[in-house]
Amino acid sequence: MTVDATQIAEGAPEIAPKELVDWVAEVARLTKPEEVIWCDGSDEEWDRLTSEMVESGMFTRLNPDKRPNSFLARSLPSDVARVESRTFICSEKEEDAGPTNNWADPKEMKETLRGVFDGAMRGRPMYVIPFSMGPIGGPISQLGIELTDSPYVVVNMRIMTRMGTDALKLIGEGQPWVPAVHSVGAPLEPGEEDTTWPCNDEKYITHFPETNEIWSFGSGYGGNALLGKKCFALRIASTMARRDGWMAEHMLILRLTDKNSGKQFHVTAAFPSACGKTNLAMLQPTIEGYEVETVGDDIAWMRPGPDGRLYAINPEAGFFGVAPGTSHDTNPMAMDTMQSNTIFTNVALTDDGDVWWEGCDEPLPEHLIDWHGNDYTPADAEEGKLAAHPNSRFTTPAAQCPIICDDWEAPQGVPVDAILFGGRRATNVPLVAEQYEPAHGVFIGASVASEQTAAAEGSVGALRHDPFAMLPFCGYNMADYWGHWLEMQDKLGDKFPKVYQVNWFRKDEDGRFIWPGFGDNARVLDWIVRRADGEVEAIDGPTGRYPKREDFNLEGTSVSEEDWDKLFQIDPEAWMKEIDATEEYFSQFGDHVPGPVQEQLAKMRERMEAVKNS
Ligand code: SAT
Ligand code: MN
Repeated sequence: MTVDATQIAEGAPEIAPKELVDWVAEVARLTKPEEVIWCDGSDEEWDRLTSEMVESGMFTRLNPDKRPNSFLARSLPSDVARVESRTFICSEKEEDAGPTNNWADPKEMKETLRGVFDGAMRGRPMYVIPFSMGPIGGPISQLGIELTDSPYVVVNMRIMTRMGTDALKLIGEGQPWVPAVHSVGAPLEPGEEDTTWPCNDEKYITHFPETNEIWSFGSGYGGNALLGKKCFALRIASTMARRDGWMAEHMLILRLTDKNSGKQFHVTAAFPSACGKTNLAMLQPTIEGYEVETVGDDIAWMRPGPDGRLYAINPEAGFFGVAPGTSHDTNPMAMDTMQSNTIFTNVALTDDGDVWWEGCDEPLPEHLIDWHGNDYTPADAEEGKLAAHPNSRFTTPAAQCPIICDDWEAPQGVPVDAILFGGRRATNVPLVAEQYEPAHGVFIGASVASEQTAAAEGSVGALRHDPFAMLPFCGYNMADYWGHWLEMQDKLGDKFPKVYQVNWFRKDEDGRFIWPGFGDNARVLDWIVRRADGEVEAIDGPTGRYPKREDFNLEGTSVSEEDWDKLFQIDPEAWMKEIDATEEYFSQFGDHVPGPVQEQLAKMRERMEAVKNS
């Protein structure tokens, strides 16, 4: 039995506008769900859905004494990360998607989608999820509706977005919204028993930038399925932002307060997925005099404010963080955030109903259930098997973070003082370098390369170019995006924040991390703040301006003079290769590469030649 249009209209909340109800009916006609459920974002709804999922086996309820109102889900090995190879930008012109995106003709893709979505929700309910990215009604916020056949998506969206009736009200008042359709692609025949992680081997994560539509098929995991996140807040939003003069960025947002003067400083920072953005956003400074508070850990939407400065909001309401490696040592604030009301995916389960992962606080217990749902003992660890998947995640409410800014939901956002770009680089890239000029800042972002992590399919550790940490998330031609940055810089003039390149991950010849990282990264922020205040000078180097050692607070670290030199060591031979690789990388964009970015490449080459010849 599938639901018909009359039933859908009758079941719709009164505030749902006709245009929305018609669209829901149209998608239902195609996907043929058993019923349509309008989500209101209430506690009752959460309780009902999570209980149903416990019942169906999709969720394990964690021990309420240890982890109240929290659940564990296990996906399938074929569905553990974003699938970049199946992610498409369907712009009218191929050139507008650019060489780094998979492009598909919008008409052809719509045809394909009509095929795969036909009957895709059979035997399942279709949930209608109204949501706001950004505080409800805020000037930078945007609305969306996700239709999905996955209750897992509903409860995750409830944490990650402002989901429910308030968002629907604004849609009812006529505000624009982004339509997003998601199916796990696993219809159920009458009487057929469901699995605990329905999905399809065939996957399509598709975006239609000219019409702001999102269609996602076949995966239930993370950014493939929680369509407010990467699909909307980055890919579609980046195209909206270009059209309307703002910026959608893969960046955390933090506030650094000088406790003596009370002066606040806001930093945004772009790193590829699973490179420690959540850790930096919740950093616990190891030096006196500063306090860090969190605004966001993954995405920043930035707009010029009335005073001509750049203001940032976090469009999300939760953190979808990488679990392995997170502990009270590395990120105590994240650990406290996920103490309750949290969904864990693909971590291990302890015998007392709590969670465990590699690098957490607790030593490996004698027995666990691993992320496949199998028994796991220290013998498995010895064989090199992992109990938690490297891309296992926690979905947790941002409001629960002990150091979330009081005004993290301020609709107008926070003024940005500095922008950081980083990646995982065992070699070459110094601890910190400041831009010479605005176009150099764009060049720094454009030339980011990073060792690949488990957040996407592919070979972990391989170095790949990831401009602005946006490679998988830019909804249009990457080189045009650099052009948009230059335009925003021009528009804001000297009010546009300065750009810094950072690298916490440099290793010495023995493979040891030279920089301690984590809380000690506050030392880098301290130097940046003092640069902004004009307190300290910098040394002109080939990749940017570096700190003088005597200006940099190293007190209480084990970083020796030799280590410091290694952190800033420039091997001109290796760099010449890197510059050649960057030039080659840029060349694929042809004449889309803005002139000022090409010029910066030439300037960098000159500076490096000078080092080589000195
Ligand atoms: O799965 S997500 O795309 O949401 C996480 C990430 O890759 O940053
Ligand atoms: Mn991310």
